[in-house]
Amino acid sequence: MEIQLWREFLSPYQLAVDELIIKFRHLKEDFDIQGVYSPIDQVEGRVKTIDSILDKLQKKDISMNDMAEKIEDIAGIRITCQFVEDIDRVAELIKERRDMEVLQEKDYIRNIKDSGYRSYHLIISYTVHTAKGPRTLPAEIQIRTIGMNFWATIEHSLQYKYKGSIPERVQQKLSNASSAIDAIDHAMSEVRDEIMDAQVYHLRKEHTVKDILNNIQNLYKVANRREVNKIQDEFYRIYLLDDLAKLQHFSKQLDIISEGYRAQSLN
Ligand code: 0O2
Repeated sequence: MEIQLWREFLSPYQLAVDELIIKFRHLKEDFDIQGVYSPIDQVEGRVKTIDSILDKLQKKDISMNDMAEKIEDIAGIRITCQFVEDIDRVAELIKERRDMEVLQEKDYIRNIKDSGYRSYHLIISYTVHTAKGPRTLPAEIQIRTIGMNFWATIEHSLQYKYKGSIPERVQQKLSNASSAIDAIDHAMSEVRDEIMDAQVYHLRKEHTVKDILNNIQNLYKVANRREVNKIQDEFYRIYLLDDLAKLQHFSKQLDIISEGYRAQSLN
């Protein structure tokens, strides 16, 4: 196929990847804004390279004419999670969505691959709107922990280095490393609740401080400077107490003060 034709062929897949990345990153931000723990840590994606598509066609004995139908991971995104438990939660969130349909699930966490590969894959059907009209495409969503991703990235580059046949001694080491990462994932799960609490606390504090600073900045434009300086000093005093409830209370009071100035300026 000519390069221009490849470009045209891959263009809707690129659109699907771009949209999916935005949607899942936004979902993570939504959790953050609500001050709720997000099961999504990172989202990335790619369109499969022409090289890699050609390799797969050859490996699986698929003709070019069947490629759109038979290769389901031309568009792919990867969602990394902090904890193993988050993976099922993310899969549930995807299954609940109306803008994509899950066609297939591959659970390489409960059914670890011989290589030691662990990940949860969903093949979805997703519609993009192109210049030629709507196109429904398959896309692969890989969901895995940061640890699983670390292992898969290293193993993937070794597969390139050894052109798919990694020597037995290296394979054994990789398999041991996969088990070690599994143990770490489980050890981290044991402190999951505490880590989640700490992260949510930090997130809420960050949002509250941001709101307060925004309010103070705006007050400088409308209020008496001496009064704003006093508010600022009070903020520093409360901030040093490291007490979120007090900080939130202060933020609410500041909202009322700011609202008063806003009302005055409208009169
Ligand atoms: P790339 O370069 O990442 O795109 P199937 O017919 O379902 O058996 P398929 O389509 O290969 O065959 O599905 P599978 O096994 O679920 O693999 C899909 C993708 O998962 C792979 O794409 C890899 O990205 C990843 N993957 C699967 N097994 C392994 C593994 O042992 N190690 C690593 N590092 N990644 C793996 P591609 O096209 O193989 O590669």
